[in-house]
Amino acid sequence: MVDDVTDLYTEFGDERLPPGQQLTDGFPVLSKGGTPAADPSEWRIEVFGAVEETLAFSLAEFRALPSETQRQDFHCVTGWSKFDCQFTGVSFPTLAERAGVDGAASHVMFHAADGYTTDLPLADCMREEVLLAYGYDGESLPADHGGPLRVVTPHKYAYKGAKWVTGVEFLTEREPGYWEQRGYSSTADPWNEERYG
Ligand SMILES: Nc1nc2c(c(=O)[nH]1)N[C@H]1C(S)=C(S)[C@@H](COP(=O)(O)O)O[C@H]1N2
Ligand SMILES: [Mo]
Repeated sequence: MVDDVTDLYTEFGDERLPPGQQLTDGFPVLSKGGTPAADPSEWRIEVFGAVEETLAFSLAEFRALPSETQRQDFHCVTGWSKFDCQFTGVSFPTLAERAGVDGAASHVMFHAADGYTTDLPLADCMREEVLLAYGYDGESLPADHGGPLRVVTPHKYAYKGAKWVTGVEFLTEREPGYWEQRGYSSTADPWNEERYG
């Protein structure tokens, strides 16, 4: 069953396409560097920091967690949007519940295999549509798009969704990620055009 979450924009704005964005048919690849070499059989993801229990999963273990498939939109801060992406994965709240989030946790830092990081307030992560996705359109997520595992954040500009994610760190105060250190927005709401600052 595919859960259509493309109407989440009604929470943030009047139009499905956020201001200043252009629709694209294809699915551009946008990475700060190349696609890191990744052997799916060696993949590990860790959940750590301000949690009751540190967790580590192989890809097979991660795929055994309760999963969902959602139809979502995708908004890149450089100005393109793609509608109706179909991602399969584990929702952030499902993962957070397994680890048991410390009451003092306020932010999350995602860590990726290419050295990329990105931060979000915890409340912005505790949403069903924040998926740690291993499937795209019914297939394994392609490596260029972050396979074997990436985060998607349809309510935020897409730089909040770390490709090749290897770590989910719960923080008790904010630390800026890769693009956030370089002037991009901490909160990144596309309908409010929070691109910088
Ligand atoms: N690990 C990692 N994740 C990343 C990036 C990156 O360079 N490295 N780029 C971000 C940006 S700016 C965007 S728009 C999306 C692009 O995802 P795509 O290449 O699947 O379109 O990934 C985000 N996640
Ligand atoms: Mo982006």
